[in-house]
Amino acid sequence: MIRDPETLNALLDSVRRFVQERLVPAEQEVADTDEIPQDIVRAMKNMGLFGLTVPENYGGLGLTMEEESLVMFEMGRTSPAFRSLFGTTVGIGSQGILIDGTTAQKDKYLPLLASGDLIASFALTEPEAGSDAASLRTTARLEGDHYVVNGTKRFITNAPHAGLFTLMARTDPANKGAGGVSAFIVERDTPGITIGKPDKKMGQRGAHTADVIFENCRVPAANIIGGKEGMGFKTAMKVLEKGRIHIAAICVGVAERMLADALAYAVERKQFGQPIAEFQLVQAMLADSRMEVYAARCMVVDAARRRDNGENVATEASCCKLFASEMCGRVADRAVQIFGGSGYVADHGIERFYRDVRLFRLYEGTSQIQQLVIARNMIRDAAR
Ligand code: COS
Repeated sequence: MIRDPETLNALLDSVRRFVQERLVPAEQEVADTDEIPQDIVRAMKNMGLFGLTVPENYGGLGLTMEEESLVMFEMGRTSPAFRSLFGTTVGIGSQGILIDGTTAQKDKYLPLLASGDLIASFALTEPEAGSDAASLRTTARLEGDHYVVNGTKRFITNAPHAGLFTLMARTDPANKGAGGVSAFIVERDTPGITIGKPDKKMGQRGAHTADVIFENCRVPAANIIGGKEGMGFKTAMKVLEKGRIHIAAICVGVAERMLADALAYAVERKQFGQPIAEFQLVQAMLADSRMEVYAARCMVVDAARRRDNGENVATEASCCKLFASEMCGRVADRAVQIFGGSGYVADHGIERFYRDVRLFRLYEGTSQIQQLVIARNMIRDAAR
């Protein structure tokens, strides 16, 4: 749903210019230093990027899913690490509060998230609980008016920068499944939280993940999201469902960028006396990529519109994430192929994208989990 095309187009224009003028020129520096320069972080805050999805009455831009997707198409046209810095705050880190939080929780935290003063992370994955998220072992035991949290969360994006965690922990030890899990808002400076060393990753330098260790960490009972035990897994699933459309949109943007770079190279690079773009086998790679990017873009817009219309999009969100992330991997592979030997060396940045986009098929649910969600929903629908 697009509410006001004029305002949205102004936002898209400014994001497009920001990406081209500020972010693209800084890509190599971020890859070399593993840090996003502070002036870029400040500019992101000033542009309101941390508050894209937070409602306007809490100081954000309150974008609809369709509007958010269009912004992510633009943001995708540079290193994914830039998106990652504010992506957990506008996405999985804050959406639990937004979707299921109480009024008091929204009033307290959303304005701080919207301004970028508080970075939010989503703490679900554990050393022993990845795809099987419902088997998580972190415990939250009620003691008076606090929950005492113990456990370790793994691969938590933005953990080193987070001021707030949306934490999933087991409040009912007798219930080993999804129903025993509750979601909490945990402030970083609560005693008993240790952040591990940042992980050494294959790509996305500048985006940081780490373990988060909770040892007898006392979280106020008032911080249980929605004020009710046992709802945390469902909150996490709702958050991930939206996150999957967001990630799919980013995949489209990055694929468009890689394809634009590959096309520019193919038009300019000469072999056998002519630009390699004139060769039909290269054209096939360009055309297949164009077709797939277009298909993914249409899927994302359709799923986003349906979500904005209040439809249940669990299946469509997984279809988008599955297709767009796999498509992005294929486009990255073809882009390296078109660049040839130059695609394998670091000079053109295409090998960096190749490594960066590998993550899309893993986080917020692997491709195999998306297949499982889609098929299960089909079977359930058929049984109705
Ligand atoms: N919206 C609302 N509720 C949902 C939902 C959604 N999208 N998806 C599931 N639920 C509900 C179910 O309806 C069910 O509720 P009831 O018990 O009342 O029926 C409950 O949540 C449990 O769902 P389910 O039985 O499907 O859970 P499973 O443990 O079988 O597994 C999968 C579900 C595998 C799909 C889930 O664990 C998953 O998505 N895993 C991947 C986790 C992930 O993405 N990790 C990335 C971490 S963040 S980078």
